[in-house]
Amino acid sequence: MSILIKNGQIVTAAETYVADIYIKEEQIVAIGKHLNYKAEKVIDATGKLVFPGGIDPHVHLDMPFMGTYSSDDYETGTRAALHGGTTMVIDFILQTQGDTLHNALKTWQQKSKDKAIGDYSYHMAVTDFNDKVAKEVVQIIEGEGITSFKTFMAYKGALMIDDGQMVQLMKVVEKHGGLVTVHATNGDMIDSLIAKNRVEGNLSPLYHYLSQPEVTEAEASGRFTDMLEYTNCPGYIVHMTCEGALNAVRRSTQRNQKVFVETCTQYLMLDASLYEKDFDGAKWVMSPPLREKKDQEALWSGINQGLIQTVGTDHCPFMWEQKLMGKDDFSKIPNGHPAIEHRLEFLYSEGVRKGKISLTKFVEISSTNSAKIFGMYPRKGTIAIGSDADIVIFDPKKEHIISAETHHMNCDYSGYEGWEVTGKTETVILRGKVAIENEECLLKAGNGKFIPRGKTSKTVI
Ligand code: DUC
Ligand code: ZN
Ligand code: ZN
Ligand code: ZN
Repeated sequence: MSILIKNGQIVTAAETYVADIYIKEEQIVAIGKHLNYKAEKVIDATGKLVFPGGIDPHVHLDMPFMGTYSSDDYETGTRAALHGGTTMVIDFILQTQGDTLHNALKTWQQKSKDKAIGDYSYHMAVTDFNDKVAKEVVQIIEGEGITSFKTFMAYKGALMIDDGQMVQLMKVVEKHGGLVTVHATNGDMIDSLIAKNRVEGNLSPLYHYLSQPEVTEAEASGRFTDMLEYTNCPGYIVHMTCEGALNAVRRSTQRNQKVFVETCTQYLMLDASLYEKDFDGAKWVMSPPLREKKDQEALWSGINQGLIQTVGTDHCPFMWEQKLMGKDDFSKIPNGHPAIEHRLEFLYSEGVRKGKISLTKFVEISSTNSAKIFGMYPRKGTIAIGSDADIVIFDPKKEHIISAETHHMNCDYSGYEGWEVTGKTETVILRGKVAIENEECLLKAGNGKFIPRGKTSKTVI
């Protein structure tokens, strides 16, 4: 298949200019003015933005969690992602405590094989660390193309490792060229606040928020960066929500440390007042919780200061019926919300249109930096000769309204019902194939490829 995209405004993390793009098979072959290749398909992109397919560095598909499973699997999740212009996702493999990383890897390969429509990779979550697991970490970096290892400083008894295990893991990962990523909140503090609220009969979703105050995230983020400094390991903090945590990273960068930071669209757009709506607040029960307006401002400025490099979603949807598992006790509400589909449209509408970020910054945080940090650049994350032809053609003027009635995620509510968005994903190309056109997904389950990743470079950004 060959495709010629004419006259679009190409945007990369570095620049923006009007040109044509010629695609043959899976890759970009030529970029220039007035290209006259004969192509099987010609797309007129006059007046449209043309940018690299989005990479969502943080999603949970078909994940066992809190007594149930997240409601999007690899097929429905990557399809919804493509509808919004995200051509690749990085999902999390969860090691079962007491079991091996390789068994977990097999389980996730089964979940994704023959099902994924878009491209994918995995972060390996290490939930139990010992000498045997250390050997597996090395094998996974060297042999499986998985170079990022996720840790949890919370969810004791299921996912959390202690600080001793964390330091040992960092030493192994550093030695072999990987990256340690973290859910940085203080699990012990949170567990004690949850217990206290339950004893006192404070059981509504509001108390999910009140059990995870900002200090729990700021403290853990600072502790994580201190452990990184001690081990000289590069690190990545997922889903940062607040000013206090950002300040911990600011201090570490003053020591010239390499700590990458991700935030998520919900923390840039929504705030904790949503928890005051009685049980309806369960829609936004996620960890960490939504914060304050002042934190949104801190996060946008963190993006512009280069302290925050990526924006993911932490997509972890549950049906309303599943949320009802916690109708009498906030601590039993499955944590997470549906978000994989609208990340690019939200970042464009709320960020670029409202003057908070530039177009090139938009591409940096939605695609390029994830490709660089996670060892896939320049195959993924940019529009360049020789890169995979993962391309979004985006109408910057088209207005639409977010609703569960029209979204493609397997979730019967939206956390953004009625939200007005300007800018819409129109056509999506994945490795040279048209994936989305006229609101339809043209690719089938099994089209998505596992993308092996390279080692981490501390100087990549
Ligand atoms: N937070 C969530 O809200 N869901 C999945 C896991 C997590 O850390
Ligand atoms: Zn859509
Ligand atoms: Zn998390
Ligand atoms: Zn997550």
